[in-house]
Amino acid sequence: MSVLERITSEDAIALEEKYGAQNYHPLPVVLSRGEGVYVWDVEGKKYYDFLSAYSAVNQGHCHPKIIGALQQQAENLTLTSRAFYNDMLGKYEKYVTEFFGFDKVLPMNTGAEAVETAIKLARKWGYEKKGIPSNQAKIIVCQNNFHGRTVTIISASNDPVATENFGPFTPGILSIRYNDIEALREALKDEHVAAFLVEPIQGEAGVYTPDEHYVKEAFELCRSKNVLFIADEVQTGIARTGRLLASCGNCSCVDRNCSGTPEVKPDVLILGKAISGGVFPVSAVLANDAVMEVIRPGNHGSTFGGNPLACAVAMAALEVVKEERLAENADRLGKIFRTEMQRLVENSNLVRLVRGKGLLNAIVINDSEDSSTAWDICMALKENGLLAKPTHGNIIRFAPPLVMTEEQLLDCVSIIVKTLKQFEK
Ligand code: IF1
Repeated sequence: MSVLERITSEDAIALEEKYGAQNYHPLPVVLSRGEGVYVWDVEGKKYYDFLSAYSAVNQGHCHPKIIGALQQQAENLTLTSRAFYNDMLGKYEKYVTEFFGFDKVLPMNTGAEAVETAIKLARKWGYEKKGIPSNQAKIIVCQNNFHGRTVTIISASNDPVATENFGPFTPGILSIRYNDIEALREALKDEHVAAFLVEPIQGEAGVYTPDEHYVKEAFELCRSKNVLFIADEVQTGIARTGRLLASCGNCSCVDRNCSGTPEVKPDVLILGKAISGGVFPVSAVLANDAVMEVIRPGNHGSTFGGNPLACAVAMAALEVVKEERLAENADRLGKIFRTEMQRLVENSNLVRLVRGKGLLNAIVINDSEDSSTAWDICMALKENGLLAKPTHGNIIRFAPPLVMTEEQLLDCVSIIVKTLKQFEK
């Protein structure tokens, strides 16, 4: 079969079942085209994408500016490795560090690689700058976190499905309750703590938005104890939550009257997913010189990290965020979405609550965690032309591309309301 030959959904699924590791349980839809907020399946049915590839296509599918940058660079130079310089990396490093307000960037490819990089950076900083005794450095994480799938990262996880039979695990990782400042205060009494790694909103856990001042207070506590505050913004970053960064910081946010917390400036910022608009694997670890200078030649890297194609795509993707004011759009449409969903909560016995920030939202279905209701609702949404997927159990995440218009959003709201009515008891 030629790769360009058209294929039916049934055949495509059968091929994956026969030849692919079964490490996912996808919704039974086979996509073949994406444009903006829409995707089409192989039979030509059109859907609103309400997952955005887990917030990687914030700029919309196949954004012409990003695809153009990919095509143009691909015709010139795709990869040199870091054995040599190239004419794109320095330009990108300048662009991305100024974009987010940091001195330095360490370019990687996937979010997990960037998280691993941040952990290595924090440990090395702990030994060489904070004076933690050799091999005693500790990293604090939060329960119900999601930071990726490598062995060290799942060593920080309390999700049995992600950890069972993958041991032994990496030592030196302490887990505390999320959104619990006293738990962090207690953990920071340990002078061997190098860093606190946290998601400003816990995405996979079910879009858990912490108390309003949690991030700021956690940041200040870390500062007072000479502990690095590492913000994992792989999912919440790049305008998804209505600001350029959910942890905010003094980013070069276009919306100067942003109601964010500009005083929160992570010591280490982890980005991935939409930093490339979902067009190419790109991730980044940003920090100021006082932290990043512990990294010396030979300490860290990767074959594709900072490749010219990634640089071209990421610069175009970030330009789109600014030019199309995606943070402001996400903030405005997110408020409309939650208002409409709250109306549903008040008139429904099916939806327990809605929560989120910007266009990273979720509804909690009034059913047991192990019920299939959330899945069944997503299957019905699919039939009605909208793609979404449950996170854990009875929680459905709603995260459309940030280029959505108000008219499209309200159309999606009507699809969601109509579909949920089918499940009202
Ligand atoms: C899967 C979840 C979302 C992330 C945060 C690091 C990473 C992710 C906050 C690692 C990745 C992806 C991974 C993907 C599904 C998706 C996901 F359900 F797994 F948890 F979005 F919520 N930090 N999240 O969300 O980045 O290595 O994947 O590039 O593994 O199933 P990655």
